[in-house]
Amino acid sequence: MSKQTLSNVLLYGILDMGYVDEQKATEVTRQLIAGGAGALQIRAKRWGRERIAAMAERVLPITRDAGVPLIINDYPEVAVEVGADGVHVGQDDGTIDEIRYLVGEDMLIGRSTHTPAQAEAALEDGFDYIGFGPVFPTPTKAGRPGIGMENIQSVHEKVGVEIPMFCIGGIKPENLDQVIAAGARRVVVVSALLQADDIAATTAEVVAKLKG
Ligand code: 3NM
Repeated sequence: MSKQTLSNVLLYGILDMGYVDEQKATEVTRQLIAGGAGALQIRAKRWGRERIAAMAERVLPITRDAGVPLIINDYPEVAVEVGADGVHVGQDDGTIDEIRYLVGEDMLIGRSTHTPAQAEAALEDGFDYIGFGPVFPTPTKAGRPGIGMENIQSVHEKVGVEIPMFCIGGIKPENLDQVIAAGARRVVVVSALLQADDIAATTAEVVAKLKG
């Protein structure tokens, strides 16, 4: 299998197991995809590797069928073990060379970035895409101040035109227009989708705004 691309992905969804009932994970996956999420990540900060791998094995048939890349947060070894499409890592999770060595050439590697300098470094290092945020403070990643919107356009011009750049953190349908006006082209939305009464409809609403 050759490396996938996120170049046509506007909305990247995360199956964050802090919000998703384990029994409903496949249904939530189907709803996010039905609404137009173009990539999906499994994020389970309190889970061990085996439990994450088991969840990935349940979700992969659905994402494969839909042609949606599945990305594993934090665990390159799990991504390899289950045959996922990518791995997402934070600033303290090793160098691109270390992670590329573990996952091979065909897997997407994404990096969380929180400053313009980190975003530029991620591009230079060779990451396949970045998250940039948190735009607003968010309980999903508690304890981090919001970085605001003033740097979105300049980081897009330097980094986002080269590799996909997903603005993340506290983004919801109600503030999305503001984030787009600040220069965001692609976003990650977590709690506002997972806590919506109608996940597919809310996802579709976000995608429609991003399409403009
Ligand atoms: N990473 P919500 S912010 C997982 O800034 C994550 O790197 C962030 O969730 C970063 O849409 C964040 O619920 C949480 O705010 C996003």
